[in-house]
Amino acid sequence: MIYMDGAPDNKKFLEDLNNGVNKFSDLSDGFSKVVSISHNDADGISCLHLMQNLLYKMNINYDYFIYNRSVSWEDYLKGILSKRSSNKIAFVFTDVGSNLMELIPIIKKREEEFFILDHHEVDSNLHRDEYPENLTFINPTIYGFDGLDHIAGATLSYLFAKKIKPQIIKQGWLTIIGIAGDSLKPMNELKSFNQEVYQELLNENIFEEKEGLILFGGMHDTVKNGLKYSILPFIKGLGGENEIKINSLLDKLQINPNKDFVKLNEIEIQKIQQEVQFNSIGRYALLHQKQGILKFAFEHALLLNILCFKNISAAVSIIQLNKITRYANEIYMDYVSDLAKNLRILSNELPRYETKKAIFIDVKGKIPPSNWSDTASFSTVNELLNPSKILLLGGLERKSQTIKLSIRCTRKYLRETNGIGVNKIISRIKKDLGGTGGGHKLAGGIRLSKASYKRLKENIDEYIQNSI
Ligand SMILES: [Mn+2]
Repeated sequence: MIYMDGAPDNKKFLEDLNNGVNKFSDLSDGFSKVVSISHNDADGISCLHLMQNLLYKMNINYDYFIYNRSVSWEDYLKGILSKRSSNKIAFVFTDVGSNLMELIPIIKKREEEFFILDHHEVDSNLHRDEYPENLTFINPTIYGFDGLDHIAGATLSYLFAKKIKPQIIKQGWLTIIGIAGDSLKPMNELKSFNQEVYQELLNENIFEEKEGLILFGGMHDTVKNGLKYSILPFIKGLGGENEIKINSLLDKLQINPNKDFVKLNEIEIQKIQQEVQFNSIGRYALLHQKQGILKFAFEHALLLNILCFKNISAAVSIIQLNKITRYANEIYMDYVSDLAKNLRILSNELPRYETKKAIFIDVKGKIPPSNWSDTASFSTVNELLNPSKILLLGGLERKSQTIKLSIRCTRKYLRETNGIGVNKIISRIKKDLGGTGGGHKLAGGIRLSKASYKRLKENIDEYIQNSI
């Protein structure tokens, strides 16, 4: 059942969670190995490490894989599932696995136990009774929780793991990274389970919290770089601009451009806010054990998101380090400077194809493919384009000769459509035009053939209209 309106059903979700925990614990003695499959983003990597910590504490052998949605589940699992089915092996999917239309037919044929802990919206309206016996599906969105606002993948994994091994609380900083990476919000704006878990971990002193001016993306840096590289909020007129422009403003305000951003005093913060007309005082999380950029939960999560595209093994390993490597630092700096520049370009000069309900932006050749997803996300989060329209940003991917699109809408859009967002539109498109993809209400992606893309452009308003 899907609860469109009203309060989420807390009790039912917790029942599912408890049943899942009990089943996993009961069966765990019989597992010779647990294979963990997680999503290729900061939240997914955080989930992966939470699960690995749990399995280590339970003395269970484990293996892991990362899923990036570039192939269907069938093709992906073909490479992972062994020829012979075995009930001694369990699979735990975290932050992925709600494509039940694809997964259930596969799981049905297998003897392994499958546990899916996901917060993405489910693409099937099969009743629970129709799930195969060897599938345990825990997903708070089916009880009306919002996968972005209320509960991150890492929050769900944490709740699950902590019920089995309470000591997992010490690894709660992983959850903070997952929350920061998925919520894209100052920490004082968290809700529901995200907020509860955040508060619990803060009370346990698992991380530190500070209040101040929020310039996510550049908070670990100097004042001038903070303003230049901030992507949340993106500051029009300063973001992605050249240093001379930023320095001359700071000179005028009599602020040392090379001062650490977090050392700005109240008067200096006021001066900046008045000058650039933005108000973003809020709370942010700092990780005790880490240094430099890795100390800042948001920037740490962003780094993981970047590395997931550039070098997945670096992403998996850096979350365990306390100090950033030179290699990763270079990648981060290149990335945020490009992203800030892309946001500047996107808000000013890119050609677009606009319909009543949608904006298509072909960014092929203008923005590198690894930046598409985040340019799309941050342009909608910052409302750089018409917030009442769906953004479809992307282009031809040379390797696959398919069109890869990042699809986004704003929270304002969701309020106008009573919560019918991107994932529903993607389901509607897939039904008619094929392709692979999925996502949340606010964000998702799809790959289409060139022919399908052409039809999509012609009929987009209809697809959006009928995406219920
Ligand atoms: Mn997630």
